[in-house]
Amino acid sequence: MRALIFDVDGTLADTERDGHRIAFNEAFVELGLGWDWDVALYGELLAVTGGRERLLHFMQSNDVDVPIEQREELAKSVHRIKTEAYARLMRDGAIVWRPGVMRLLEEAHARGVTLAIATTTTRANVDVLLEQAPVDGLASWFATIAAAEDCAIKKPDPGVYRCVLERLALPGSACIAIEDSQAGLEAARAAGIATLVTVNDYTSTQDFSNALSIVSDLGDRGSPSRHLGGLPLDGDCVDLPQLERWHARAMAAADPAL
Ligand code: XBP
Ligand code: MG
Repeated sequence: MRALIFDVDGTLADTERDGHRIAFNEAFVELGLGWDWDVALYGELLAVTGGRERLLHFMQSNDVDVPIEQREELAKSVHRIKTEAYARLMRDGAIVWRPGVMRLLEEAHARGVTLAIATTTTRANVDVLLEQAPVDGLASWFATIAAAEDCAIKKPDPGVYRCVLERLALPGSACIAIEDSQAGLEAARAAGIATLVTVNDYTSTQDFSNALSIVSDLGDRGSPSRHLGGLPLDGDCVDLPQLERWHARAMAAADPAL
């Protein structure tokens, strides 16, 4: 196992409900659109990956009062304002990192395991999140960060993972991906990467039967991870030796996706 590839939204931090959703709503107010995405509706809209794509889907499925030929342009404007609002929210400390994420990043960094990011979110959102991390210079720990701008087609398409593998010059079989959603899992698996899933409130009922293992979160001292499926968790936390053992099991199983 040479590299760990992290998803961002829902995996590094619970950014969707209290970050992206609020930012979309702020943009709707600023543009006087009269739209409001509550927690439940946003959960449904998350089936469409990519904020701009999500906006277009919302306009189409709700038959909003915007001429079809103006929708692309409006989605771009909303998305630009939303991205600025999201950065402000992050800087105001709206989001905390998920349990065990910093612990595992520190462990991998100390042991020289390559770290990378594969996300469908806008690059600016990744940068501002990493700036808010509890350690300085966290962005420099990642050998590569591939975001929305690096891949035209969003997850579940494997493009963003293939982009990361190409930049790392590694085969998928040398990596483990950490994801929170079915779309993310499908993307990583289609790129030949064994994948650990850490679920969250928006994704816990999705189909993760293709995952290496499924856990509530990575776990931390005093707040153990709960095992939900796939290969068993040996202790309270997902640490590097655990990932190495899972990876070895996946290799031994000669999984056709690897
Ligand atoms: C999650 C997404 C993104 C975010 C919003 O990406 O699908 O669209 O919800 O960000 P991932 P943008 O889980 O791969 O990190 O508005 O910038 O698209
Ligand atoms: Mg995600």
